[in-house]
Amino acid sequence: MTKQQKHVMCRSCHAHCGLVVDFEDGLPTATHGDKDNPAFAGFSCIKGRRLVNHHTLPSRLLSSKKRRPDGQHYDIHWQDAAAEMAEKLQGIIAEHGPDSVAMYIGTFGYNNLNAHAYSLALMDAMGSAMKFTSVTIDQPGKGIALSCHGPWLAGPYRVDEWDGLMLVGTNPVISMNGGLGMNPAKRLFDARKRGMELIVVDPRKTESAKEADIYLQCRPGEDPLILGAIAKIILEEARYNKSFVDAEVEGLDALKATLAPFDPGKVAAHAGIDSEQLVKAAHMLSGWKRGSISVGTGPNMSGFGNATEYLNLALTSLMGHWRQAGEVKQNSGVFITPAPAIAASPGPMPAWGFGRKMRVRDLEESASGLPTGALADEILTPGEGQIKALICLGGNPMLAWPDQIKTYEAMQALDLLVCFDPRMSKTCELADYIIAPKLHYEIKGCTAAPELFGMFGAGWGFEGPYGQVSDPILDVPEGSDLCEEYQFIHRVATEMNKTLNVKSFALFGDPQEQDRQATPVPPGETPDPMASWSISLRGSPVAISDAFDDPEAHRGKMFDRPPTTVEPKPDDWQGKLDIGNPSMLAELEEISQRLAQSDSLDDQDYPFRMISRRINEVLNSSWHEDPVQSKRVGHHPAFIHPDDLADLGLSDGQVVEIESARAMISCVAKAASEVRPGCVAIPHSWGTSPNEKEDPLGQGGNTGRLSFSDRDFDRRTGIPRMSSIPIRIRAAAAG
Ligand SMILES: Nc1nc2c(c(=O)[nH]1)N[C@H]1C(S)=C(S)[C@@H](COP(=O)(O)OP(=O)(O)OC[C@H]3O[C@@H](n4cnc5c(=O)[nH]c(N)nc54)[C@H](O)[C@@H]3O)O[C@H]1N2
Ligand SMILES: Nc1nc2c(c(=O)[nH]1)N[C@H]1C(S)=C(S)[C@@H](COP(=O)(O)OP(=O)(O)OC[C@H]3O[C@@H](n4cnc5c(=O)[nH]c(N)nc54)[C@H](O)[C@@H]3O)O[C@H]1N2
Ligand code: SF4
Ligand SMILES: [Mo]
Repeated sequence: MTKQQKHVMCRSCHAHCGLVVDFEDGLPTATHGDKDNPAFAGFSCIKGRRLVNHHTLPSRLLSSKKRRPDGQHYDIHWQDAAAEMAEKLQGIIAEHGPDSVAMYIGTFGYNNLNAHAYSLALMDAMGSAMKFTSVTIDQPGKGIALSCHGPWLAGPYRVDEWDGLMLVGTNPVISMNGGLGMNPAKRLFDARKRGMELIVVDPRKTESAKEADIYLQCRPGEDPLILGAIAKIILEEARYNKSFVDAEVEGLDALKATLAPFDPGKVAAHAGIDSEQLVKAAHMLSGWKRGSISVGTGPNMSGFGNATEYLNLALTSLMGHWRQAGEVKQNSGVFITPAPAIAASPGPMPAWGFGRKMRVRDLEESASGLPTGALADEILTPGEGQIKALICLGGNPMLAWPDQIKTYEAMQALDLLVCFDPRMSKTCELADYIIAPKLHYEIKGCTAAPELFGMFGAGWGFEGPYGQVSDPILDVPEGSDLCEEYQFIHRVATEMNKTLNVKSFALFGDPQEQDRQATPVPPGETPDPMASWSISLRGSPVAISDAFDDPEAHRGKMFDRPPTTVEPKPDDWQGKLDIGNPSMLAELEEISQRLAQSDSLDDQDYPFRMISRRINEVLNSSWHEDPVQSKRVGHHPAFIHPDDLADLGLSDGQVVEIESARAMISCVAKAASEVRPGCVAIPHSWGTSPNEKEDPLGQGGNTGRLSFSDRDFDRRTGIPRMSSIPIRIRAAAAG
């Protein structure tokens, strides 16, 4: 028996952990963390440990598929599918114009930036601006807030430097969402040991909250009030960093005036928290010399996410929690070019008003992209500008988009639906073509994606100049007919006789440079994977080909990229951070009016709130069929406080119906004392399509079905209520 170990990079989620796969006689036997990996230090999770098995699951598609009129899918060679797709796209464009073709880039478009770059280039080549991503149904408040406030070029402090952290509706210990960097549980443990303080705001006492000094178990949707009250206390008690604010920040008086009604007592009553704890949180936060706030999906999905994210940045600026001149920035970039390390802000940028207008709900492109929440309506609304074709790269609209009932109608109304997916997702079932890609361990990859996410905020990306590349470690399954996504896309372009102008993700922060350095890829022979990655990361601090030549980089390493000392700003510098953006303050004013309403949000008909949460065992809708992962979860759980279960006469493990004003879904009740009474926490992207019978003991229900895309939506990003949805619960009808 020959034993071997191969270093790989997991791409099951955006974290891209460095892992090790054990082989015996050439076959993979187990996957584990790599304790020598300088960024992840032995970390792995069940999804990553199962990734090698996903490659051979019976559900894996081994060939691309085409749907015939009878609705059945048949195998088609991918090159034939590309030729047919090109012809269909040309026909649709000829009849309805280029903007009738839309693209939706989901999770696995972000986890494969090479495929992502080629996909955007195909849209440009066809002349379509209709490029949508999952960002606008995720944390779209981030892009809006950053534009209204302005970025700080030298960036935030990193985890190891923080005196304190406040997590607002995010659970990075499980989700790897920004907030704690890589190997988050260990990071949190180490940080706590050295005395870092922790405040958590979440209706559910999460894995991240267990350690908190102050835990505010709020009602959902109250975050802008809570952060507003904290800012008010800090402003009125003059606890902010006056010298930083005087030098770098404008809008102080306007913010202060707007926050006048955010009385801590009233806010605490409204949010269902203790007012003394709220004041204590403000005092704790204002005591941090270097601190951080991380807002997650919860508040972004519960209404007024822009204002919540804006208050996060405003508090960070009030406290001057930004890296200062003379301080050292450890990460000088590996595959992504960082912003210049200057202690200054170029000032705010337009957050909307510069791009495409939608035809529905007065929505438009924003700093977070085109509003995916409006895409189903754009497909369903007849007339000039109607979307007729949709290409999905590594996403699953049927289980991920809000308003599933409408999404289902939209998917069926399309003239052409194409999905790149390794498994028969609920969206694939409705697709005209399914393009079966090679999986992660069959292709080259690198850590550019998590490094790019470092631009999202503190606790995202890597702390130092970390990078990893990986070569294929598995052959494609025998008898399969697979391609890489970028190969397929280039093939489509070739069939259309179009050149792709591929823009580099390495230059993401500088759109003009991205345009200047775009690489034309003409029709004909497709660049090999190395050449192609070199194109999609052109201009990176470390050339990707050099990284592939470096054996250490295949194990994950800190690159020899010296730390940068932050420069002071030049004397004639103009830009400042803006904490008084009129539109954001108008949102806050609107929010403050809620304080005048009753402090209970209870609704007679729908007295509970469905809140979204993630679980460790699965990522969104992917690979729920893995036998080890599914065994760990059992059923689609609805986490409910035991007192609520008792009041409702329900028991742990019972099938329950969850009903909103929009629809009803079924799940299995799970007693969870960590959930705030009155809330029901349910993982998203489960369930079936609306035409199918739901199996509560199988895939359960789809929380997207509970939402309306056209009610309670954000006027800038179009994100509707996807958490904090009013619901009622009852035992499922017998049988
Ligand atoms: N109610 C509610 N709705 C939500 C959320 C919520 O919290 N609550 N969360 C939202 C968020 S944050 C997001 S990001 C979206 C998720 O939005 P999407 O990205 O649209 O959904 P996923 O389920 O991640 O879809 C991933 C798809 O990629 C496929 N896939 C897996 N591996 C690969 C690969 O290597 N290549 C390719 N090409 N495909 C692959 C999977 O089979 C799956 O079909 O859902 C959103 N929807
Ligand atoms: N294991 C696993 N990891 C994942 C994913 C996954 O599906 N599984 N998905 C990935 C994706 S696509 C993303 S975007 C990230 C997201 O990462 P996170 O944003 O950290 O997502 P969650 O873990 O769902 O944490 C959201 C928290 O918000 C709380 N919450 C809900 N509503 C509210 C509210 O109104 N206010 C407040 N304060 N809290 C609220 C929930 O109780 C929950 O604890 O995770 C990624 N990582
Ligand atoms: S956290 Fe993400 S990248 Fe890391 S092992 Fe788990 S699934 Fe893979
Ligand atoms: Mo997400």
